[in-house]
Amino acid sequence: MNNNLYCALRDAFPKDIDQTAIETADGEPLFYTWRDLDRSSAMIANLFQSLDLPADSRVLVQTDKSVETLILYLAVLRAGLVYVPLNSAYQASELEYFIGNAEPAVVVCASRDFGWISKIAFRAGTQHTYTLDDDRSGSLLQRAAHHSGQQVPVPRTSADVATIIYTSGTTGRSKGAMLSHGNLLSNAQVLKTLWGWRSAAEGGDVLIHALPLFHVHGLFVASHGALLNGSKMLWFAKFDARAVTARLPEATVFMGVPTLYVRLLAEPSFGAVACRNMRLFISGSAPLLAETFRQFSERTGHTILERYGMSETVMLTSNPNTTSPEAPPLGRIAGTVGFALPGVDLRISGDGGSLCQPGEIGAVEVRGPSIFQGYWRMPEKTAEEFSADGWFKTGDVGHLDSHGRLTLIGRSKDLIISGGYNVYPAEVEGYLNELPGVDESAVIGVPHPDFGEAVVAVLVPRAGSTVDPQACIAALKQRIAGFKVPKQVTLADHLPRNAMGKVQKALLREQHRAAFAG
Ligand code: MCA
Repeated sequence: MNNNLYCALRDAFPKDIDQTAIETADGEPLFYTWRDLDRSSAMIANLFQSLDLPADSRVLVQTDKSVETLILYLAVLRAGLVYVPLNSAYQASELEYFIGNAEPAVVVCASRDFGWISKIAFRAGTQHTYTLDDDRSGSLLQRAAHHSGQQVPVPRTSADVATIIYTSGTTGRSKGAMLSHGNLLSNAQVLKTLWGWRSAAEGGDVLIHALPLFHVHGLFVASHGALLNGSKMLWFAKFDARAVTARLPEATVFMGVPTLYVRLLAEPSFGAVACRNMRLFISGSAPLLAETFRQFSERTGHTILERYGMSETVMLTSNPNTTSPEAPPLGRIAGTVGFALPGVDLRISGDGGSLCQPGEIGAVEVRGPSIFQGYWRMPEKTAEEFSADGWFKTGDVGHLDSHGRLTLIGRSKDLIISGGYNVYPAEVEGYLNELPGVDESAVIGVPHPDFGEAVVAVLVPRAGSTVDPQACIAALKQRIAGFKVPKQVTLADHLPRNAMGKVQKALLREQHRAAFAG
C-alpha cells in the first residue's frame, strides 16, 4: 500500500473533479478545479522526478502565498521529496542558516529574491533554484509545463518524512521538526471527524483560507482539512478584515490566530449578518484572550473553538465541536484548549516526574501518532525533548480539570508569541548585541492589543557610547524578519539581575507591561 499522503488527499477529491476547489478572493478571481490541482501538481512532480534526485531530498520554498505554492507542496509530496517551507519575511542571514542546515536539492523563491537566494543556495551545493511568483509566473511553472499531467505518487511509508518545519530554538538556532506522511494524515483524519467537516452531500463546507502557507496552521490544519474533505477554499493571499467579512456569507469554516479575531472585531461591517452561514470559527497558535472570546460571541452568536498544537506535534487538543455526535458533553470554554484529540495521550508532569492530579500545575507531555520524527540532524536535541519513557515534552505548562480539559498557563521556555509567530528572545538579543555601541540587551514580550504580545528590547549602551533606539530598530529590520524586530527599544544603565547573575525578565516584563496599553 502506498502511504504517500497525496494518495489519501486525492482519494478525497469530489467525484466531479471539474468543480471549483479554490477560488481566489483578493483581486481578480481565479478558479482552480480539483482537476487543476491534480494535473498541475503532477506536472511539477514529474519535473522533480526528471532531476533524478536522491530519495528524501529537500525542496526549500520561500515564496509569497499563492495557490501555486499549495500545488508545489502537493507536487513535493507526490514526488516523495521533503517540503521545507520558510516564512516569506526571512532575510539573508536567516536564509543562510536554513539553506545551510537543510542542504536542499531544490530551492524555490520569488523572482525578486532570485539574485541573493540563488547565491546562498549555490554556495550550499543546491543544484536547482527555480522562481515562483504570486501571479502564476516564474521558471518553476515554465519548466513544469513541458511535463505530463499524469503521475503516480512515489511510494512512501507512514514513517517517511514529508516535511521539515523550522521552529525557533531557545538558544537562537532554529530546529527542523521532521513530520512524516503518517503524522500529517493521522492528524488530518482525526480533525476531519472531530470538527465535523461536512461532505458535499451534507451541504459541503467552504473554508476561508487567510493564513500564511508556511506554518502548520495554514498549510496543514487549514489546507489538509479542506482537501481531505473535498471542500472548496476561498483563498486570501493576505488577511484583510474587511475583505474577509465581505466573503464570509459564502463560507462555513474560518481558521485564524487570535490577531485575526481581534481585527475582525475591529471591522465595522463584521457581525452576525456576515456570519449567518458560518458553522465553525477555530483559533490557535497563540492564547485567545477571554475578552476576545466573549466579545466575539456577543457580536456574532458564534463561540470560537480554541485548539492547541505545535510544529513538532501538529494538533494535540481541541475544544469540542458541539454539533458533532462524538463531542464530549461540555461546551467550549474560554481560556482552555480543550481535550486531547482521539489517539493523543496527554499527561501533566510535576517536579521529579510525578504525575499531577487534576488542578495541579505541571509540564505538558504528549504521545501519539502525530508526534514528529525528531529534529533534522539534531539527535541530541531530539533526545532532550523526550522523557525517558518516550513522551514529548511540549515546553508548555498547564493543568487538566477533572474531565481532562487542558488549560495552558505558561511556558517553561523563554518564548514570545506575536501575532501567531514564535520569537525567541535569545535570537533577537544576539542581533542587538552586535550593533555598534550596545553592551548588552534583554528582549521580552509585553501585552499588545493587536499582536497579543509584542517584542520589546531593553538595551544597555557601552560606556561612552550613544545608542539611538530608532536606529537600532532600523538596523534590525535590515537583518531579520520584521515580526522579530522589537516594536519598542528603551535604554537602561544596567539590566536587573538576580543573585545568580541571571537577567530578571519577569521584572522587565512588569516594568514594560503598559508599553502598548491604550
Ligand atoms: C507582521 N508584522 C508583525 C507580525 N506580522 N509584527 C509582529 N508580529 C506579527 N505577527 C509586522 C511586519 O514586520 C511589518 O512591520 C508590519 O507588521 C506590517 O506587515 P504585514 O505583513 O502587512 O502585516 P500583517 O499582514 O498585518 O500581518 C499580521 C498577521 C500575520 C496577519 C497577524 O502576522 C499573520 O498572518 N500571522 C499568522 C501567523 C501564523 O499563521 N502562525 C501560525 C504558526 P513594519 O511595518 O515595521 O515593517 S504556529 C502554528 O502553526 C502552530 C503549530 C499552531 O498551533 O497553529
